[in-house]
Amino acid sequence: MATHYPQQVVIVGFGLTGRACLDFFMQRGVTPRILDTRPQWQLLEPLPPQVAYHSGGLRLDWLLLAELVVISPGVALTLPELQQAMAAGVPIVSEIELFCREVTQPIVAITGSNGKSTVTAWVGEMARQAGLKVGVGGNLGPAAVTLLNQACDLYVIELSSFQLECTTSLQAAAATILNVTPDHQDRYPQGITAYHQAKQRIYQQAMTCVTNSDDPLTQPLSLAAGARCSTFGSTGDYHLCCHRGKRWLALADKPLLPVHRLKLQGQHNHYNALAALALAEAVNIPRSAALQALQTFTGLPHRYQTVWQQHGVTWINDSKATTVESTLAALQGLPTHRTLHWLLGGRSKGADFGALAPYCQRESVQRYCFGEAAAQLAALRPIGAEQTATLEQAMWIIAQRVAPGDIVLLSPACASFDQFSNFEQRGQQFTQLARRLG
Ligand code: UMA
Ligand code: ADP
Repeated sequence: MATHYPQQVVIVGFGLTGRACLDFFMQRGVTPRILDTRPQWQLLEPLPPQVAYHSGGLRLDWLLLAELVVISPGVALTLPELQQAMAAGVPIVSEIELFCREVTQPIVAITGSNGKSTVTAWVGEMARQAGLKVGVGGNLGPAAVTLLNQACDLYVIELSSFQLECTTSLQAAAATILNVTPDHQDRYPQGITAYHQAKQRIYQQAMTCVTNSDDPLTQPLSLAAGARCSTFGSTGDYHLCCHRGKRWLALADKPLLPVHRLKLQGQHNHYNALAALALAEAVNIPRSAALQALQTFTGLPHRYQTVWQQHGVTWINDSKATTVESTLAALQGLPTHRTLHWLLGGRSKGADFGALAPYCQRESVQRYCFGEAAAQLAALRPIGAEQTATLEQAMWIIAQRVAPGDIVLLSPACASFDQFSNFEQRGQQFTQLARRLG
């Protein structure tokens, strides 16, 4: 059913989300105005001439005149102009809210601190194996509203806490919070509560809530009428069991698949597989298709990906590890008898790096700390730590030191934005240098 949109629309932030929203409104006969706080605004492509834009700050007059404001996830709702607009009764929504108001097919919605993209892509693969037309996107990209341009049987959408903050109409057929650990504390300076509450919004009108039996913060605080829960984790409905001397993915007392058949290894990926299976079954994807996809999915780039092996040295790109927990997941999976050259650093998201300290004590671990957080990370244990300004400088040092049998790991536990446009660019630089220097 076509939704009616007001004519006075303002889009705040003109990145991937803003661009997708501009197209969304233009296709519906609405010409929005665009605001961006970035002072030097270089458009990658010209805007249609009728679209007014302003950069270098937020124009309160535009916001107060608006009948609808759509904000990009990177824009904090706490900006004073947005607060004033809200106080004046101007509705402020996310791009995900636009998507939810128009979508007619079932949605699988996925959030969490770690593993969102992997589980989203994995469920998408299961749906494809089942022969469904599936739209996969959201925080993972592409922006969800662009998926409305294609006819789909099912949507699998990754949602960040930022996107959930301004979303009220989501009615997921199946929704999950995979795990909750402190993240984005720069955006949630009051602590984990606001971040947790934002994530909880995913369950508001969900028909099946898939929760992690090992993480109480993933339990729904309230359930919609008629909703059911299903669990994954060490004691969940979907869990790991021992069968014929091997580890298996299991449902209740039924072993389903030995974990050695998964292409993605590491215990965190076994739990991701269980979550993906629980979500797929909640939307009636046949188990045979889901199990097939579990065995063929090779993972997403920049997530613990071996990108180069030469002269006995393995180079692993885990650029997407921007949280302490994701870096711990990488470290836990590595053999302790091989020398590890570990690249870490970038822009801190306000996390406590203390949990990484035990790994800094190991004699076989050499750390190379770069970027804004270099000094803070090196201070975890000054011995065995090099500090450099950039990733590239660190990799030149490593190139002179590596020996056969060594592992070089980029698992930075920090965001990339101090020196790169995004984690992909950081991962690409690591990969290129690994090939050149290794
Ligand atoms: N901007 C302002 N004022 C601000 C902040 C940003 O004007 O205070 C402007 C910037 O100048 C820029 C634009 O907003 O022009 C960028 O918007 P954005 O930061 O919301 O980013 P998008 O390009 O729209 O991408 C967003 C997600 N980015 C963020 O949430 C930061 C992308 O997730 C997502 O793929 C995309 O929407 C499509 O849904 C990336 C991400 O880093 C991968 N997500 C975070 C994460 O995974 O940890 C949440
Ligand atoms: P997200 O979209 O939540 O950032 P990704 O699937 O992109 O998650 O993975 C990001 C990083 O987290 C990668 O380094 C990956 O190896 C790691 N990771 C994936 N799943 C988990 C998990 N369940 N627990 C901890 N770390 C994980």
